Amino acid sequence: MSKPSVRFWFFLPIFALACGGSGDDSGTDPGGQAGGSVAAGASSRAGAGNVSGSSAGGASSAGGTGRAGAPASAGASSGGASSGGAPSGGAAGKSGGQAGAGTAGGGSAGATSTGNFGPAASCVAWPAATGSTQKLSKTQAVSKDFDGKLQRFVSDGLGDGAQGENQLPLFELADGATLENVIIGAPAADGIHCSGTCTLKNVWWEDVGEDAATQKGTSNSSQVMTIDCGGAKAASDKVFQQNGPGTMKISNFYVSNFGKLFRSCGNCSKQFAKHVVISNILATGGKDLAGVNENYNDTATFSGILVSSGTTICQRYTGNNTGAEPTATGTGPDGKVCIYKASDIKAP
Ligand code: ADA
Ligand code: CA
Ligand code: CA
Repeated sequence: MSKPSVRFWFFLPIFALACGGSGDDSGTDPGGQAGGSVAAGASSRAGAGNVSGSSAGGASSAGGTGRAGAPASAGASSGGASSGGAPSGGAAGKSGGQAGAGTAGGGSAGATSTGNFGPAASCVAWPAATGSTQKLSKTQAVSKDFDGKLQRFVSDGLGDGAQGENQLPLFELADGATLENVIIGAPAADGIHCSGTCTLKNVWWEDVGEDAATQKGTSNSSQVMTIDCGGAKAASDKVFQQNGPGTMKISNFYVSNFGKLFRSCGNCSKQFAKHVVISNILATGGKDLAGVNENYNDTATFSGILVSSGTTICQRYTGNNTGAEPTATGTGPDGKVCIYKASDIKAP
């Protein structure tokens, strides 16, 4: 989206509505315990909540939690310096639910942390962009490797980054390609498309467009799209979309203010069993982590999840190939489609 500020105010009521409409999003937040978690996190402040980050022992989550949802402005990517202010939109948008968010975890999160939650400390959140913004008026094809050197890339005519379908991607990765060290700014159009096995490493979306990245894939059910180290903010709806068969792996990822972190296409004309493995992420101000179609034997597996309260971990649907809006069927671990244990999930 092109105007974050306008967009934020615009989506506020919609977001609130969406959350209100879903039973799973009901805020069970106790609220009001914010103080409890503040203590631990040197870097935590405001918004989504008082990331406690007191995972003393854990290299992997110590940094991760501390840097939670650092705002774009926090260009400082050095250690805990990037004041983990929750992205304004997300936190505020969820108002009720989110207000108490930090809290849910508050005391207990810190107390039970073992260090395997949230992004690895080596994945430093929200790197500052280098050089000048690169305006892409044509999709950049990536046949093998593309290193963006942490420059910021935006759409220049590929799409406005709003919710209209059929926008063009900024990058299109061939089967076997890797994209790394890229910051995608607004407008982000249709983000990144991948046509098979591909890897996105150290890729950051400052303001997600129609969606952030899509596995279009082939009919090869063994293809894997890997997203490792990165982050995405302000996704009106989806962040990662999988349309082809195979597996998407999302790890060491910071996501804030979003609809769904992952969605297995619910109504594509060709449907497949799709699989997602989500590990070591920090998610604040979201509606759902994963949306999967149980009638097509999708699976979603979670571990090391730090997520603020009010977010549904796994939403099941009956998908279709007619283009109709899929029906939601259930949520929560079922050992078959939605695979996780309570101990895989923790409040930040
Ligand atoms: C929606 C839409 C799909 C597809 C997808 C995408 O899920 O219903 O048909 O366009 O978005 O790839 O963005
Ligand atoms: Ca879409
Ligand atoms: Ca799309």
